[in-house]
Amino acid sequence: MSANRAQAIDQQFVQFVRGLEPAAHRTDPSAPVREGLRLTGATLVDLVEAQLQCRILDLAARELRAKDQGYYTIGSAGHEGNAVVGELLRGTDPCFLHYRSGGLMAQRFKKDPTCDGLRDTLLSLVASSDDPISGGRHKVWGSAKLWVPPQTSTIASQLPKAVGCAVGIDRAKRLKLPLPIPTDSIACVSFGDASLNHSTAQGAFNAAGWMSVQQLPVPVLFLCEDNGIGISVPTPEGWVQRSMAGRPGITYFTGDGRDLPDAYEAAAAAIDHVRTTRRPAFLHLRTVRLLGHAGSDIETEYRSLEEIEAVERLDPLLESARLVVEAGLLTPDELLGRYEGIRARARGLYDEVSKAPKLTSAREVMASLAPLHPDQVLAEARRAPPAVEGARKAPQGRQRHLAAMINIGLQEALRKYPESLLFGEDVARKGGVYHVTTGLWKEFGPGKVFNTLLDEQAILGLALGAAHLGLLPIPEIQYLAYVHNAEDQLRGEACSLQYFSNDQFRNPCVVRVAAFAYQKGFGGHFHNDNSVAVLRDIPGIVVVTPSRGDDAIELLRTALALAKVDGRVVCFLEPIALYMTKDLYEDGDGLWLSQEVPPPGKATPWLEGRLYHEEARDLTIVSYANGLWRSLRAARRLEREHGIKARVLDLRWLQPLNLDQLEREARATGKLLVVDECRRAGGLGESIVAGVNLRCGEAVQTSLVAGEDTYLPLGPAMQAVLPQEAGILAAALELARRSGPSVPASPAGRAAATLAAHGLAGR
Ligand SMILES: Cc1ncc(C[n+]2csc(CCOP(=O)(O)OP(=O)(O)O)c2C)c(N)n1
Ligand SMILES: [Mg+2]
Repeated sequence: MSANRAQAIDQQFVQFVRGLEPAAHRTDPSAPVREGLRLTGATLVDLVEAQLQCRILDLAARELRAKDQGYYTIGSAGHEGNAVVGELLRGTDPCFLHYRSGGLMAQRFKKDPTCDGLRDTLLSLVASSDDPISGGRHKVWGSAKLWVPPQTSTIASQLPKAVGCAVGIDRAKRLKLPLPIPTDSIACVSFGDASLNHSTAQGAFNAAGWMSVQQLPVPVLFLCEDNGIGISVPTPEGWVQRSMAGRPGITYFTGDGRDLPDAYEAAAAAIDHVRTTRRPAFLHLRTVRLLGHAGSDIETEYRSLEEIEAVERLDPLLESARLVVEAGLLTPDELLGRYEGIRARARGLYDEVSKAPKLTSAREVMASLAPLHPDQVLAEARRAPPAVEGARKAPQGRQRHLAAMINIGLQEALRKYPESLLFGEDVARKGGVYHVTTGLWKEFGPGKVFNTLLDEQAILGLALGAAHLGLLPIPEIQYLAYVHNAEDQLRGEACSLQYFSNDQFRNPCVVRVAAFAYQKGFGGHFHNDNSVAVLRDIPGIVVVTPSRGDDAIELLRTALALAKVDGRVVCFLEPIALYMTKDLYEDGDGLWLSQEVPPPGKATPWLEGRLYHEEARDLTIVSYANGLWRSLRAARRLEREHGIKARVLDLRWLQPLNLDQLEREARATGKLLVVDECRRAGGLGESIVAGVNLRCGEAVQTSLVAGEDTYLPLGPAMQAVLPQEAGILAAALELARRSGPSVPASPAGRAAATLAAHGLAGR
C-alpha cells in the first residue's frame, strides 16, 4: 500500500476516468440530467469542475507542505458534493463555513468574476499577506465580496452567530433598516457530524427552533456534512438523522453528497424552504472523508487499510465522472483534460504564491486586530442623538443612581442609533433583574428591545451575527459569572473577526454585564463574581466599568462610538452593588447620586480615567467600581484622621490599561496603592503594579490590596475576602509611612532613601 493516500486517490481517479466508455451521443447540456430533476447537464459539468478544483487544491496543499511552503492540510476530499450548495445559494447569502466546505467555495467563487478561487486559496495555504481574506493570518474559507466571513478552527462556534445573522436579516427588515444584502437573503452554516454533538451547535439548533416555533423569522440553513467520523471517533449509524429529524421548528432534508443530482435536489428544496418560509432547515449531506482528518493524521492508527481503501472507492469524484461521461456531457479525455488543466495551473502558481509577501512584523500581524481612531471615536461619542418628538425626556435636576443613569444612557443609545438592538434574558417587560432596562421595551417596541432564551452563547451569537449586517447589538449578560458559559463567543469569535478577515468583516457590539461583588443580601459566588481575567486577555477587546451614573452615560457613549467607528467589541461592566447606591461618606449625603444627565457633547475620551483630589501629593490610590467607592471613603479618613492626602484615580478602562496615566499619577506622589476588587491571581492589580514598576522603577513605591483567590461565600462572610475600607486605609497608611523616595530620586536621593529604609537616616 502506498503510504501516500493523496497519490492513491489521484491515480485511482485518473485510471477510473481512463477506463470509462465515452457515451455514444452528445447530450443537450440545457436538458435536465435525469427525468423530473432540476439539475441541467450544463450545471452538472460546472459543479464537477468545482469538485475537480477543490480536489486539486487538497493535493496542492500536501505538495506545498512537502516543500515546506504550505502550512495547512485539512482538506475537503470526499465532501466535494457540497458544491451544490455553493451553486444554489446566492453570492449575497452570508455563509459561515467549516474547513471541509471547499467544494461549496469553489462553486461560490465563480459568482464573482473578480475572484480567483484557485489562486486565492493557494495564497491562503502559504500564509501570504496577499491572501485576500485573512491577509496571511490563517488558512480560512472566506471572501469579503462573497459574504463569507472567515471562521476559526473551533468546531461549532460559528453556529450561534449564523443564527444571529439570520435573525438580523429579518429584524432589520422589520425595523425598516437598510441591509447590505437583499432582504430575502438567508444565512448558511456548515459543520461536521461530530461537531453536531457540541453543546454550542446544540444551543444554536435550540435557539433557532425556539424562535421558529414562536413565529419569529430565522432564515438559516444548517448544512451538516456527515462523513461518519470525527477525527478517529465514528458517529453512531443513523445518529444525525435521528437527532435532527424531529427538532421543533426546524425542517430536516437529506441528500447523498456523492450523487450530485440527489444532493442538488435536496439542497434546492432546503434552500427554497428557508428562503420562502423564513424558517430554519437542516440539510443532512452524506459524504465520505478521504485523506484522513489532516495531512498529519495517520489514519491507519484507527482504521484498517481495507477500511481506508473501501472508503476511497466511494470517492464522489468517481461518481461525478461516471455521470458526466455516461450522460454524454464530457468524454473521458475532456474530463481528464480539465483535471490536468487545473492541476497544471495550480502547480504553475506554486512558485509565485510561495514568493508572495508574508507578514513579517508584530505590527503587520496586529494591523487588523483592533483598529483605533480615538479622535473620530470621541467626535462620534459627542454627537447628539436626533431630537424625537414625543420621546421620553429625562428631567434635569433630579438625583439619580447608577442604574437609572444607565437606563437613560441606553435610551439615548436606542434613539441615536436606529440600528441598535437591546436584548437578553428578562430585559423586555420586566426591565432586567435590576430594572436597568425598565421602560425601554415599551418605548422602543419588541422589534428593538426583546427577551431572549436562557442561553448566553445564543445571546452573544445573536449579537455577533446581527452585527455582521451593520446592526448595533447591545446584548445583556445577567451576571459576570455567566459570561463563562459563553466566553468563547467573545474570545474565539467576536474579537478574532477583524483579525482573521483583515478588518473586512466586523461584529461591533457593546456587551453589558451586571458585574462584580459586594451585593448585600443577595449573593454568594454566582451573583458576585469578581474576576475579569478571562476577559482582559482577549486580544482586541475593550473592557470598561463606570462607578457612578454620569460616568456611565459618558462611557457608554464612547463604548458605542468605538463599536461604530472602529468595529470594536466592548464589554461594559456594570457594578451591581453600586446600581442603587446613593451615599458616599455618610448616610443621606446623596454624594453618589448624579445631579444631572451629562449634556450631549460630553463623553469619556479613549482610556481616560477620572481623577479625584488632584491637589493631593502624599499618595495615589488607583481603583475602579466598588473599590473606587471604598477608596474615596478611605482617602477621606486618611486625611481627616492622619493628615495624609491621597489622590484617587478611577481607572474606568480595565482593558487596555492606560499605563501613561497610571505612570503620571503614580509619579505625582511617588507612592501607588492599587485597590483591586478582583481576585489577586490574574487580577488587574498585578498588571498595574508590574506595569508601573517597569516604567518607574524605584521612583514609585507600590502596594496592592486585592480580593482573595477564592470563590465568594454566601452572606456576610463574603466581605472577609474582598477589599474593605479598613484594609485600604491600613495599606495606604503603611505605604504613606513607608520610608524611601516618595519623590523621583536622584542617585543621591536614592542613597538617602536606602539609609532611611534601614533606619540610618540622619546619622
Ligand atoms: C471545540 C473544539 N474541540 C476540538 C477540536 C479538535 N477537532 C477539530 S476537527 C474535530 C472533529 C470534527 O469532526 P466532524 O465535525 O465530524 O467534522 P469532520 O472533520 O469529520 O469533517 C475535532 C475534535 C476543535 N477544533 N474544536
Ligand atoms: Mg465527520
